[in-house]
Amino acid sequence: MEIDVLRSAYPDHWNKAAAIRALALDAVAAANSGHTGMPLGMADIATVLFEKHMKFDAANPDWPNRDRFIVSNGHGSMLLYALLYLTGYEDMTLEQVKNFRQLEAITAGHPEYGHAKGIETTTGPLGQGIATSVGFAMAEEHLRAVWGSKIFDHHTYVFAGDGCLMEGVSQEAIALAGHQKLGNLIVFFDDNSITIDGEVSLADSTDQKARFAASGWEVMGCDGHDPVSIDHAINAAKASDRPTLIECKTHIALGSSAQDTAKGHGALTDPDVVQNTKDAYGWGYGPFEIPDELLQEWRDIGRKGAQARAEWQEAYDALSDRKKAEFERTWAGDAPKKLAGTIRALKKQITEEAPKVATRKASEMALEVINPIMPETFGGSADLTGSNNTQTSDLGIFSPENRKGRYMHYGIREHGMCAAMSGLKLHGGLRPYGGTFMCFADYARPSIRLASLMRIPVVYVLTHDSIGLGEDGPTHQPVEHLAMLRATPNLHVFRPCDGVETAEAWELALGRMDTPSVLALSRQGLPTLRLEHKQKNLTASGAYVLAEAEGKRQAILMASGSEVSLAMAARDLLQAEGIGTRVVSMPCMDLFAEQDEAYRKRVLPGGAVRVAIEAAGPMGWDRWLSGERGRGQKAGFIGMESFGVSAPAGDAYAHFGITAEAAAEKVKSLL
Ligand SMILES: Cc1ncc(C[n+]2csc(CCOP(=O)(O)OP(=O)(O)O)c2C)c(N)n1
Repeated sequence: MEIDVLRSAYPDHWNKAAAIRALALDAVAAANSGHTGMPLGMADIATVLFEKHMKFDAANPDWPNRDRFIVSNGHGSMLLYALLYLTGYEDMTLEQVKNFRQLEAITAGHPEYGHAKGIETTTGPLGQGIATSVGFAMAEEHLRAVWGSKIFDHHTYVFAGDGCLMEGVSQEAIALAGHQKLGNLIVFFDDNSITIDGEVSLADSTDQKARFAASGWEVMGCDGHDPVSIDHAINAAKASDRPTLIECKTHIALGSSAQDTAKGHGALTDPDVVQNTKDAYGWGYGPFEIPDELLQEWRDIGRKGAQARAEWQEAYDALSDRKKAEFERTWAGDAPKKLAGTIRALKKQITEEAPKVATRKASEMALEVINPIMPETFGGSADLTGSNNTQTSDLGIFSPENRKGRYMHYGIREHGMCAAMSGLKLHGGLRPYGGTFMCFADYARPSIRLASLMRIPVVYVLTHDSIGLGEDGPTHQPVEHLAMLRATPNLHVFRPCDGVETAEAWELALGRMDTPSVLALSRQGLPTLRLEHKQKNLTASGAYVLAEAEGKRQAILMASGSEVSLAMAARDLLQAEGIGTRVVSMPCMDLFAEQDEAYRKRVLPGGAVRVAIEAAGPMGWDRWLSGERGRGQKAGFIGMESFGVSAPAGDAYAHFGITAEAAAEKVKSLL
């Protein structure tokens, strides 16, 4: 429909949508950067969605049963900020909108989780929002089954553009959502035929509707500017028991001279263009000015969910005290008090029995005692369940037939899995973990990175963490992955050396609230090295003295994971020659770096020769070898300088010279 026709046919709607458009025009112009086109193109859909369908209460933005709104095409962030301001979210003041994209403003270039209520997840890397939304929808299905539909019964609405749908992760997400019949998930495809380089037809000719339908979705279309057409589509989507794609025909940068062109994608900042566009809308107000009456109409929309929220509160209050306490604990993300005692008991048992097990197996042993006391854990694997040891006996499989199941077969979709795990956590009430081979962290990296940026405590169970996996060879043997993961801010990488450290790592990963964790676990069996039971979680310090030097301390051997036992064997060789050798186990460099200097100095005093052993590339070890009172000439590294090799694990270690003998020789050459 033409603008003039729309304006005269639906004046009330038009003005509300124009308020979003005007704010986007003004904020992008003021910042002299940003993306005007998407907010101008999707304002009508957003207006109908928020006015007629979204269940939310702007005064109670944390209401657990609110509908979730995810802007996957995050470059259109001004659309979200305008909505939050107009509907009256306290955080989103007009001042913040005016400071769009400026230092310390909550109105960042792309929506950032934690900056303001109503921003459900960080988006910007295209495809992440739609993939994360699958986790939100799964969480709602699962929690509805657990808590009942009076407590959880809501939708997840997603805005996505051509970019999101072109990204590969969208296929993983779509397939997962379709297979799982996530009927509470509704995606609005901003079908404007434009990306940055020009027409979509330059690079893509996919029949998107057919693609979604092939994965089990309900598909429909609407005129993305006609409020009646949009409303009909949303009603139909809500009635479906399958996830729904609404293909919305829209005009990017509607009403501007850049409409329907790639120029309209980015920042429209020319004052004449901005003014002419406002004129086309019949918008006669100054920059950032929303007339009172119109603002009140929007504020009423922000309040319309108050009744539903109050009814929800009544239903919640009627729960037993025990259930309420459980809800509050899991919603806050707190581990149960029992966790510490449970882990201690497991540690004691492992210390006494001293099994030789792979740390992936030790991880399963930990999960076997954790999952029964933490009903909020939600496990899974990208088709490597038997290898990742992520499934325990009590979980049940999450499926359309069993929404109470707490274990997800994600299929061979590492990226989709990790994005969904973020959604499960961001929704609230759940603690997701998921497994794959460590090497395939590459396939999941964009989601791991965003989870780290958001500081959400999800747990990546990455098994087969070195050449120690053996015969599968270099395609499967991670070499650079530890460095990549350790280099990621806010991500804690645990590489435990035995069953005791593995249990401690799980306790930390589930206990701490503000970072995701990687558990880097071995395929091969490892001896128990912690043979004396300690109540204290030693892994919490990141590194600690596992074995003290006998006699004068001349060398310090450092290692993580499977190489700690090599360090212990090297120590035996050196001590036999009278060379006093300390072994430092370093399961988590990040946590060690966070310790105060006095502790770090106690673990790594100056003077001694230092050798680190890790079956991976050396990047990341410099600080502990040459820094922190160490000296470059007195430090060495035993590890990998190339890709791995297809061979039995023992042969691979010998081939690369990662042995106790080599470590002992290295020490002697440096003395
Ligand atoms: C993973 C990723 N690759 C590239 C970009 C850069 N980028 C931002 S928007 C965009 C084009 C998106 O086109 P579309 O989704 O159609 O958005 P519209 O032009 O309709 O606003 C690109 C390539 C990005 N944000 N994320």
